Parts: sequence; structure tokens; C-alpha cells
Amino acid sequence: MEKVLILGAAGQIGTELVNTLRATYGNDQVIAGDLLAANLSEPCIQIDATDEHALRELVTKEGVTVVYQLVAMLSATGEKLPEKAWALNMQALFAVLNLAKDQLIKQVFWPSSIAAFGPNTPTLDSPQMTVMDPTTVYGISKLSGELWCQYYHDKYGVDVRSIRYPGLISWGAEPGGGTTDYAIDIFRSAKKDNAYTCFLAEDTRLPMMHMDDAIRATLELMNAPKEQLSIWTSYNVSGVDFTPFELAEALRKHYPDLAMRYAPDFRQAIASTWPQRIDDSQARLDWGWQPAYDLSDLVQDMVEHV
Ligand code: VAH
Repeated sequence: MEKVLILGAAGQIGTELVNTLRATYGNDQVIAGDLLAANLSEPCIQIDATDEHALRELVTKEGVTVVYQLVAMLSATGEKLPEKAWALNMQALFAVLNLAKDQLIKQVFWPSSIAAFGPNTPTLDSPQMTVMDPTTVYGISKLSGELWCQYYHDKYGVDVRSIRYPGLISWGAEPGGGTTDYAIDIFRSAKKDNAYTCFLAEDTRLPMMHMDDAIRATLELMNAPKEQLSIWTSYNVSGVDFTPFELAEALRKHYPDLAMRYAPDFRQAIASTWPQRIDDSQARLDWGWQPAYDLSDLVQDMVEHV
């Protein structure tokens, strides 16, 4: 029976992953860990994901077998605190990779991002293997982390698996300082004010995904037979891609008089370095990835729950 520890359990992905994994393995088999533990449900622990000693004590005491290491400072916040973002994102990854290297745990999940691509990455149908020249600290940490995951797999036999998440759209938890957060904020703003001022230009196309698809992709990858997998950096996966204009048009099916304004800020310069659409054929080939939500489904679900 697996015993799972989720680090970053209070975050956008962690909040959803805790619920899904508890439904799969049983409540007591999934420990929710975060520095902000106040709102976590039991079993939970307040823990610093960069504190390797505390992690070693915890996984040994609790018999943890799998760790989902979700802690990171995202793209927009990371540009305001570059050295803190690098330190946090890398130390949190190494702490868990070293637990696996020392065989204290048997499997690791760590999220990468389309932010690991850059301005010279082919912007449409960005391949699994391609030019990667990220220009944000967050993207640099994700690209570096991918290469370290592959190194620990190849050199120490660590079973660490990863997905390059696109922008994730969910209603369960507040977004956490990302460049794609507009695609979450717009739903709350439309419901409250029937209006939204978008911090990206209306034609900024980005790869996005409903959180349900992201969680399912994560568990399908983690449960895939190891011999089926060919990528030990991080897998491309795609859901949908859209522009703020297209999202607003889809939202107007529910809010016909939605007033949209566009006021690009510093996050436009970040979004402009990212691809518009991702080629996820390797994930489809290796472990049968197939998204379920299109833009209309995504908007319908968000409108129903926000
Ligand atoms: C961010 N939501 O905007 C994250 C994501 C693809 C972007 O990694 O930083």
C-alpha cells in the first residue's frame, strides 16, 4: 500500500491532488505538507520543503513511499524575487531527489512547465525535444530541474516523473502568482462585476489545461509501467490553447454583456516568450495521454463552480 506525501499541498495543484489521491489510496495514506498548513486537512504537517533533514525524518517515521514535490515560486512572482525563486525551486527539488537517491522513498513527481521553453522554441506544436531558452527565473529553474531529474534517473536509478504543465485552470484554490492566472481571475471577475481587465493582450495565445485533465495526466504518468516511458526530463502534455479574446467570447455564452478591457503589464513580456501550442505526441505514444476538456467544457465547468 502506497504512503504518499504531497509537498505544496496548499497550492493550486496540491489542493486538487490531495483530494484525488485520498480518494484513491484512502485518507490516512496521503499526508498533506505545506509551510502554510493552517487550512490543510488531516493527516497534514507544517514543513519546509527545502529542509532535507526534516523531510528525511518525516518519510522515515511515516513510511512514505511516494512524494509529489509541487513547491515552487511561479513565473510572475519569481521575476520580483529572482534569487529566492531560484533557491526555493532548486532546493525543494534536490531535497526530494536525494531522498529517492538514498532509497528512503521509491518514486517522485515534480512539475515542470511550458515556461521551460523560450523565445526561440518553435511556437506552434513545440516538440518534446527542441530549443529551450527560458528567459524567466522560473523557466530557468524548471529547465535545470528537468535536467537534474534525468541525471538522477540515469546515474542513480531514481524513478522521478515530470510533466510540463501548461497554464492550469481551476476553481478549487487561488492561483499563485503565475502569468496564466488571468484565465482564472476572469471567471470570478465576470461573476462579480460582469467585467474584466486582462493583464495580457487580447491575441496572446497560450497552452492551457483544465485542472481535472492535469491531475489525470499526472496520475496516468505516475502509474504507467516504467518500461513504457522514454522521457526522464519532463513530458509535454497539451489540453487546449486560447487567447484572452477567445476565452472572453466563450465566456459571453454565459455572460452576454461581459465587458473586457486589455491592459498588458509586465506579464505580457513573459507570456510572449512562451509557445502558443504544444506537441504532446510522445506522451500519447508512451502512456496514452488524451485530454478531455475543450474550451467550451472548461468554461462551462468554471462558470458552474466559481
Ligand atoms: C505560471 N501558472 O504562470 C504558471 C505556469 C505555464 C505557466 O507554469 O507561472
